[in-house]
Amino acid sequence: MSVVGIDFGNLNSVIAVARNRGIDVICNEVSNRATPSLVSFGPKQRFIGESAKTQEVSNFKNTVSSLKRLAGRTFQDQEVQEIEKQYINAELVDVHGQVGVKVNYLGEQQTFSNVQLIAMYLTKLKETTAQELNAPVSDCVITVPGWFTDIQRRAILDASVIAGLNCLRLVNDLTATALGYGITKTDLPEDKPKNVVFCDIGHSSYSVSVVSFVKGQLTVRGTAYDRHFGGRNFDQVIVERLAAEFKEKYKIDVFSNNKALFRLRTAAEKCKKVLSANPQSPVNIESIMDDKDVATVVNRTDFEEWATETLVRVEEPLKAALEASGLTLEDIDSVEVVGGSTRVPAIKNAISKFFGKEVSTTLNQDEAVARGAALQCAMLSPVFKVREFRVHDVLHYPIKMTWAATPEEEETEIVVFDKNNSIPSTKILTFHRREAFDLEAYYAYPEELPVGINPWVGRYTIKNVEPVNGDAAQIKVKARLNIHGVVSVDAAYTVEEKIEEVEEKQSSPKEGEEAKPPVTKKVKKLVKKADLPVVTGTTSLSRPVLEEFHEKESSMHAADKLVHDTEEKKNALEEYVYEMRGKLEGGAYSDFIDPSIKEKFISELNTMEDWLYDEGEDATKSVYVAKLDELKKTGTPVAEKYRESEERPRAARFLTQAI
Ligand code: ATP
Ligand code: K
Ligand code: MG
Repeated sequence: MSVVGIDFGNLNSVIAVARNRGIDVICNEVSNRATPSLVSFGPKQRFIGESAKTQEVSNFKNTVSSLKRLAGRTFQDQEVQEIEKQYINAELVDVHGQVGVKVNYLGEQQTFSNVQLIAMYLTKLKETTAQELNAPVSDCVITVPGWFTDIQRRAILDASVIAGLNCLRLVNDLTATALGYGITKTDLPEDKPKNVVFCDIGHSSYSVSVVSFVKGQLTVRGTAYDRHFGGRNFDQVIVERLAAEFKEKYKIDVFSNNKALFRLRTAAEKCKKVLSANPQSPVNIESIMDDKDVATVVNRTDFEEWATETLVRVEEPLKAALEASGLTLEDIDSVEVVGGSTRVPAIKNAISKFFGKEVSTTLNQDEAVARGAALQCAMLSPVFKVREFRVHDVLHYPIKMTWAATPEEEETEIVVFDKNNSIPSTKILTFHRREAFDLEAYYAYPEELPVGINPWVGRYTIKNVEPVNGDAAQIKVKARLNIHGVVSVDAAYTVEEKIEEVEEKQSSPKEGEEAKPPVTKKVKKLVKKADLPVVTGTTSLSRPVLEEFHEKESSMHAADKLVHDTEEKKNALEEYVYEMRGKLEGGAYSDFIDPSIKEKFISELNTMEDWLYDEGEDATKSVYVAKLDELKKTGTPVAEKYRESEERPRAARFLTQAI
């Protein structure tokens, strides 16, 4: 059984696994330690991760990025329309009330929801991991931003089910990071906690978490976020400036041409990265549009000036997280930064300035989140024994339960899980009812949520409720904020009062005293009477839909694999033709084949080459395999004869030496 942590990033994702030696980050098929978070659709197959990146420009409209930003969103969502859309090249559409894409796949227009797209991507990550480990993969921990709401978390969980993954926990990314930090520290204090601020600035989002560590445990004290702050905002600053410059200089409007805009965005990102380590960076884009090449140079000082308004936003989440934690600047022992964008010197300086101390990079900026997730997976999996380390994470948005008023109860709602409530946790609610009733969970303050996110979380119908001797039954409902940060109602039951006789505690007899006879007293006790069925409605996909999507994903995956294998067999045939012909025509094999057969074989090889470029261009896997086998009937004996003749002298040498 494998133990896997996935940092599902908006730009790229990192996979870490627990092995006996420790935590390792996995390399993908082109030996990269991070995999682009992209899904691309072609006429014959899908391309996911690296292969999607390779054709992002050529297969522009059919390549989908920003998968993470789309999780759990609707098409009408204001943030999707006003923000995400401008970063996504594929056409966004409504797919059964969810945002999805319309793409050209297998020669026809097809639509896929965000959950399906994320599932495709997770399937790819699963395959990469399985290939590296040489073992099937199922158990995993996936990271999400702490600001992800119930519906977004459920979207990721659904996607993992469709991908055939068993997600043991959705963990907040900075909590995973803090875990990775804390568990390796051997010098954590016993009592007075060590307070560390973690900042993650990635591609699209910015998270801050204030965490207290004592020996063997961490407690998240306060969190804050800027959900729309990351590297892409800084790319955008450069894009806007350069677009204006090019308009003036070259008379082109990059914003009128999506492909040109995309290429400028790519160049801007590269320029930004160069500026992290150099005072200036050239920008050259050949034939960006209207057959025009553009060229300029950006200075770091220019970039920082252009980005002034964006840079001021670094401070707010730091302030808010510190405030939420109840700590002061003096209480903070160190500040750890992760995420690609904390490499921008001006960002790092702004963080450092706020805290009045140098920021530390104890952790690997790109891999800390995934490593922490793998550790969390190891802790939850039976496969590994991990040093005891307790993680107290907290909820970001308060959640309430509501119900219809009854004559007995005026109250119709209560905040069940407040801000900074522990994750996971259970709350027991008490009701007096004569008949079945509904509870509904909502986010208590919709205005705090990401714009466009429905505050509704779930409906729970408590059934089989009946009066007891004409009175309302007393009912306990077990509400849970589960390990994923998702709300559920796990159980409901009726209780009744029972009078019980209990022995009263007495002081034990002194020496020489006789033991007193036991005294009993009657006490009222609430005991569980009967379980009540709970019917739950949430934003998760239903079982049958999940199964249908899983089957669909499996068959698309199998089809991709077939295309890939077919391509491999075709290449093998092609290579064989070239290699054999080369060796026959004056090469190594020419003396080991009867001249009459040789001519015939070469012409057979030539025919095969013609076929490959003609009707054999697009044959099936079994045809390529059969053709190669056919050639080998003649070719293998020749190769064998050659090998024998090569080995004979070597063997002879060995024999004479041995005697
Ligand atoms: P998110 O956390 O928002 O989901 P992510 O995890 O994919 O996204 P990261 O991999 O942490 O994001 O960071 C990617 C961002 O970091 C990109 O915007 C990239 O341009 C930026 N980045 C990477 N290296 C550098 C660098 N040397 N200088 C400046 N920015 C960089
Ligand atoms: K990442
Ligand atoms: Mg990230």
